[in-house]
Amino acid sequence: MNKELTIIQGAVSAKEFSNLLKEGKPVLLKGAIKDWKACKMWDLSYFKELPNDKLFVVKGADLIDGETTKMKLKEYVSHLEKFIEGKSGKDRPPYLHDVGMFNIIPELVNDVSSEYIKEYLPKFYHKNWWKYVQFFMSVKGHVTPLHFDTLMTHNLFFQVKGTKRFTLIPWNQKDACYMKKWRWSEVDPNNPDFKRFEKYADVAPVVVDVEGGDILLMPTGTLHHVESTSFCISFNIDWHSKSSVLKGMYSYFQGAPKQNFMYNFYMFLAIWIKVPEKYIWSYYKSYLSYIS
Ligand SMILES: O=C(O)CCC(=O)C(=O)O
Ligand SMILES: [Fe+2]
Repeated sequence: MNKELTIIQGAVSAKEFSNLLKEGKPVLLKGAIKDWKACKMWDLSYFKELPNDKLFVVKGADLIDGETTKMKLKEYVSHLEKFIEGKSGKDRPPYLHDVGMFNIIPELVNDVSSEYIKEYLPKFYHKNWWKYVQFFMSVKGHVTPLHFDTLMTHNLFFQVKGTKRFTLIPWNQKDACYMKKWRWSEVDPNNPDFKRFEKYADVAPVVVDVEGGDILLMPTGTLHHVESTSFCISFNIDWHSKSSVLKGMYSYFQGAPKQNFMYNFYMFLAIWIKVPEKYIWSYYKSYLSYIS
């Protein structure tokens, strides 16, 4: 067993999950969601045929500072199909990245079971967990550079289709990762430039392939670099526990942007003071597009 990553076959109970979370290490639950309707049915043609004409924001090669474009889901899927069939040369299509998909197409929630979500997440999330989902659709070669999730949330990552290679680095090694703009690392873990980033030589990343049907838990502050090694559909829930929300608020004093304090404060009210979601959500909406 890798000492920085716990790998478990299948799902775990709520109690086991909470013990694992306390250990503060990433956890891979192999095949935990393989029986979900989504894992069986979601593919390009499924999304192409959804009756939906809304515009989706997609991101170009530079996820951090680059341009975004808006397109209909059908149009986006056609770009992916063309790329997969080798008809668009080397030009990789944009990345559908961090999209609040279940807010846009709520019917998709029927393909997903809320079982683990309800067992693993604090009560605050149980009713409307799907509002907090961020969705990803990608092809081989799409990469999210090394970063941690901005609000210091835990991340429950559901890999529905395809394989993503995660490079994981614990929070306590972030100072050797040459951070910029609060959450992004300058290092490319696939090809680290040790001349420029000397301290990175001391970092011990864990590389793990997360396959369709798996859940990956990344505890608060885990740095991650994510590379699609095939066509992929995934989604995550960035969520707070009682301790991570305090860490999130404290991060303001470690250099996090001012907005982060505000969003984390709303979550503090929700998780600690039990302010009902209806009072939080309207302030919280922009968080979905803010976080990345
Ligand atoms: O899947 C990806 O490309 C990025 C995932 C990620 O950064 C996240 O879930 O926070
Ligand atoms: Fe992330």
